[in-house]
Amino acid sequence: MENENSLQKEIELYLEEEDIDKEKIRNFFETKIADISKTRLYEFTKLMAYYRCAMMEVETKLNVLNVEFSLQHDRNPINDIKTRLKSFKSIKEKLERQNLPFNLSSIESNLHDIAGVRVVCSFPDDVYMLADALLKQDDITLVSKKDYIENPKPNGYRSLHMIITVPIFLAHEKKLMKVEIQLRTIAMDVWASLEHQLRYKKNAKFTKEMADELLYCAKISAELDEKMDKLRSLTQP
Ligand code: 0O2
Repeated sequence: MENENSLQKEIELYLEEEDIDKEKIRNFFETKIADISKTRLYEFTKLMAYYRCAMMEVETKLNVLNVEFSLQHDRNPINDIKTRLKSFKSIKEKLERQNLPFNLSSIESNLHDIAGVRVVCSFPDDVYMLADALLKQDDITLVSKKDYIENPKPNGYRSLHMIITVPIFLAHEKKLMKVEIQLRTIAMDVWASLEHQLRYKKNAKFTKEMADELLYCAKISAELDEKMDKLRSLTQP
């Protein structure tokens, strides 16, 4: 921004002069502006790469826990891990919605879900076991936690959300990056995926009846999780 303001001042000074070769000056400034854009794009891409690395760190940690648990208990607590990096468009829209500036430091300090890891677990107990095991690791710091399993959202949404920081080790520095982790069971994941599809379906109305039906489905899905957890405990030696 500072660069752009000083550039603007330079342009104004140049244009005040008489006998100027406007074409030459225009070319000069166009190149300068292109350089600024290139630098900004590079810095943005670099930040996104850091978030990608942080996601990879978290994914590896979860895979290690999965392997260790499966060796001890002869079953996998993790059914699936999905990672996603927030798109440029979503980042811009989210900052705009909150009237926040769109620059790198604003992205880093205001958005906590640039890097997202979704962990689909077999049973509800696995959600908490994995969350605890991850938070016990000495390089992980918990920033915030929302337990929508204990306290589901009014629409029925259930999941355990955590924002954590994890270090990434670069050639010359260590950076702490934020990652949003959503942990949920298979039943919770099915519900959330279908609810998202129905709610955001283009050219279709999301009615009160549909919301009520979905809430009912969330209740059934919670019952299913409870029953499955009971069955699992019966199979434990
Ligand atoms: P995407 O594309 O999945 O990232 P925040 O976004 O963190 O500033 P909030 O409301 O505090 O705002 O976040 P919260 O409650 O932790 O939920 C954020 C994410 O959880 C959402 O991300 C969804 O992925 C998921 N989520 C939350 N509520 C619902 C819900 O009712 N239904 C479904 N299907 N998913 C939900 P984004 O940014 O919406 O999208």
